[in-house]
Formats: sequence, structure tokens, C-alpha cells
Amino acid sequence: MIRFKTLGQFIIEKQAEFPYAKGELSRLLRDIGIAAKVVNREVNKAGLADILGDHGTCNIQGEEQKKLDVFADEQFIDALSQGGECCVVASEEHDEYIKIKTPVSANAKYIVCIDPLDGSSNIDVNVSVGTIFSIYRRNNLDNPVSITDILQKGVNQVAAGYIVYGSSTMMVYTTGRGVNGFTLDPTIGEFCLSHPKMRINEPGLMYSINEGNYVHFPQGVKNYIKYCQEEDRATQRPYSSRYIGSMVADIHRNLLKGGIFLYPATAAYPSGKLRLMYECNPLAFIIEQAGGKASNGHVRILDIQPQSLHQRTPVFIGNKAMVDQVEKMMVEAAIAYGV
Ligand code: AHM
Ligand code: MG
Repeated sequence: MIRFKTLGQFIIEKQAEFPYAKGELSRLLRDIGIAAKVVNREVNKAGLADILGDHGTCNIQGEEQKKLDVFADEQFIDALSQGGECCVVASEEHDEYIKIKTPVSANAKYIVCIDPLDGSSNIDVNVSVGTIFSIYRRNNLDNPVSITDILQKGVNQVAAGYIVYGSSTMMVYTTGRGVNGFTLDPTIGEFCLSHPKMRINEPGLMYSINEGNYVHFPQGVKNYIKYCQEEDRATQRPYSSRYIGSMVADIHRNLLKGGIFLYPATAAYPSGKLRLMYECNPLAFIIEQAGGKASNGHVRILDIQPQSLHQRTPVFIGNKAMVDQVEKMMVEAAIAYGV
């Protein structure tokens, strides 16, 4: 007897809970899952590039080898174009948003924002990378799609998810009714439900930040790092420090183990490094759905009105109590130092 549930089965099962659903969102999620499997296959071969032919050179079929982030971008855009449910893709890899022009997509109602391969500099050193996606509904199907359809607040997301290509490959997503995680079983080529109804582990006892940038952090963040390092039995401090440098992997670990991920404003990135539309919003939606919180230090990430496609934001995301604490210390520092 088969005891596992595949991503495809799970999506169909969930669709049945919405009697008027036409199955478009289900197909969109399924298409993303298929593209993820193709990307996973290439990510797993990454270390072989040197012996099979390096990027920029020709492979055995005489095709030019592509950088993995470009390859991933093409895979997701292809999958979303062929499915017919998506009218626009906004990707980290493109300055402008892409209108899908296939005949099946003419009246499609969904918009996808995606970071096809986040943390791609970690590929060369065999460290986990990820894909992050966010799905919105078009404002009005009667009007041609425009930038205002895309620049929606995160709170309007219909679904969001990530794929982490790690020691195993997982897809985690939410449609606003909790968070579920699926692990790719390479022997059958299917994502199988492995982490139903995910909740962020409590209490959070880990903090993740690139501490090398310490001198450039706002005073409130400096104070919070010191707070994490202080000894206090009641709150089980000092906390452990863990930083992978791939946002998806850091957030995934913090979701399972409990913790906060911080990327504040720095000298190099005065508005923060990470992108609102396809990095922070989808992960904020997932973490909130798992019982956590996401803030820019002052405002809920999902309530920020985006002004541009590639807008950056500071981000503090993880267990609610931890995010509350850093927000409090940001306010206190602002009062004390005027920063
Ligand atoms: P990328 O989109 O260029 O891959 O950059 C995003 C990545 C995140 O995954 C990660 O959290 C962050 O950059 C790490 O930045 P840093 O090296 O400054 O710590
Ligand atoms: Mg990225």
C-alpha cells in the first residue's frame, strides 16, 4: 500500500475544499513543482561542471553551458508560460516584468514574482540554495495588465513558497491556510508530504545575521545582537548564532528549529539588501502562516506598499517574540540616539 502523499495529490485534495475553484492556482503550483525538479537536477550536477565542461563553454551536445541562475530563470518562466494560468512573471533576473504572450495565457489571472535561484554564489561551494516565489491575482481582468497589478502589498498574496536545494530538496508553500512542506524523493521523482501543518519552533533560540557588517548596523540592531549574546537563564540566552548566507536555507532552518533572521540596512545597502517582492514578501507570508512575524524594524513587511519591482527592504523575520524584541530595541535606540 502506498503510504505517502505527493504534492500533486495534496494540491488536488486542497482544491476540493474550495467548491468554486477552477483549478488554475493548483495548476500553477504544480507547474512550479515541475520546474523545481528540473532545476534540482541541474543544481545536483553543479560540481561536475569542471569535468563536463565549464559555464560559458559548450556541452556535449554543442550547446552553451548556462549559469545556473540563468538556467533556473528560464525553467520557471517556461513552465509558467506553458501552463496558461500566469500572465506576468517578475523575476530577479530581469529588470522589467515579462508579459507571457502564449495564446493560453491571454486571460490568465495570476502574477508570479520569483527569485529563481537565491544565494547562487553558494553553488560553487556546495552550500544550499533556493527558489522563492510569490503569487498574486490581477486587480481587474477587464483591463490590460499593468505595473499596478504587480506592485501589490504582500498581504494580497494568494500563495507563496520556496524550494530549498539542500541535503534533500524540499518545497514549502502556503495558500494562506497554514504551511506544508514536501520532500523530493529522488527514487520516484515526486515531492512527498513530509512536513504537514508547519509551525515555527518555539521558543526561538537562534539568531542569523552577517555579523561581519556589525560596524555598519543601526544602533538598535547592534543592541539586539548584544542582547542575544548576554547570559540570562530565564530567556535561555545566550542564543546560538547560525548564518548560511542563503536566505531560504537560513529561514528554513529557523522555521524548523526556531530563530530570527536579520538583514538590516548597512553602509553597502542603505535600504537593506534583500528584495521586497520576491524575497521578503513570500518568506514573510510563510513565516506568518507558521505563527511567526516579519518586519522591516518598524512596519510589517506584508503591509509595505511596493514602489518598484526590485525594491529592497531591511528584514527581521522569525519567532514573534524575537521580532518584537528587535523592534522594541530599534524604537529605544531611535529615541536615545535619534537613529
Ligand atoms: P542574491 O539574490 O544575490 O543571491 O543575494 C541574496 C542572498 C540571500 O540569500 C542571503 O541571505 C544574502 O544574500 C546574503 O548576503 P551577505 O552575503 O551580504 O550576507
Ligand atoms: Mg536573491
